[in-house]
Parts: sequence; C-alpha cells; structure tokens
Amino acid sequence: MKSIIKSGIFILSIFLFSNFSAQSKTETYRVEGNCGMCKDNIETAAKADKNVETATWDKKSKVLTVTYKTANVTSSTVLKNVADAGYDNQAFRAANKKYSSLEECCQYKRPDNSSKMSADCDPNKVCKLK
Ligand SMILES: [Cu+2]
Repeated sequence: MKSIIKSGIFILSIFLFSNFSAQSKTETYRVEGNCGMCKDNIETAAKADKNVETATWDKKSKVLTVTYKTANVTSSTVLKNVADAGYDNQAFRAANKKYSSLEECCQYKRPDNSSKMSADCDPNKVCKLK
C-alpha cells in the first residue's frame, strides 16, 4: 500500500513539474516594418531562439504576437533578436548599419525614438530603449 502511495506521489510530481516547465506565454509587441519580406525577416528573427513556439507579425497593425516558454527565454531576448535583424521595436532600436542593409522596400519609416534613447546609445549598435 505504501509503495502505491509513493509511486502515486512520484507520478503526480512529474506531472506537475513537466506542466510547470512547459509553461508558455503569449505577448504582443510593436515592431516596425513594411512588407511581406519584413514579415519573413521579423518572424524568423523572433523564432531564432528555440524556446519561441510561434511568432506572427501583422503588416497592417505592425504587431508581433509571440508565444514562448517563459522558463527559458525572455521577451527582451526575443525583441533584441528582432532588432539584430534590422527592425526597430518597442524595446530596442536596430543598428543604423543593419537598417541600411535591409532591402529598399523594407526600409520602413523609422519612428522618432530619440526621446527613448539613452545618452550613451551608439546608433551603430542595437540600443535598448528606455
Ligand atoms: Cu519589407
């Protein structure tokens, strides 16, 4: 009888643990961009981390919807990867060089985020916005 209880507790704890570690969260972020090519670039960059399960960017609303495993990755990492691909977003400003190297059709109208940039922000690198 004791062993049945023991194995029952064991199975229950495995169930709880796996459920906890697999916890996902869906969030939306503002990401600049223009066209279908931007959509591909943004979604690929967002999914660069394997803990991101889905990433969908809407061209019209400029909203990126991401589902990710909260235990293994943060929204900051996801948005930094998107900025590394050349796309300004609510948390990071892409490096000027990276923005300029985007296809012409993808060179979206950059938002004036100067007020959100910290004084030590180097525009040739990805900058975290305030
Ligand atoms: Cu584009």
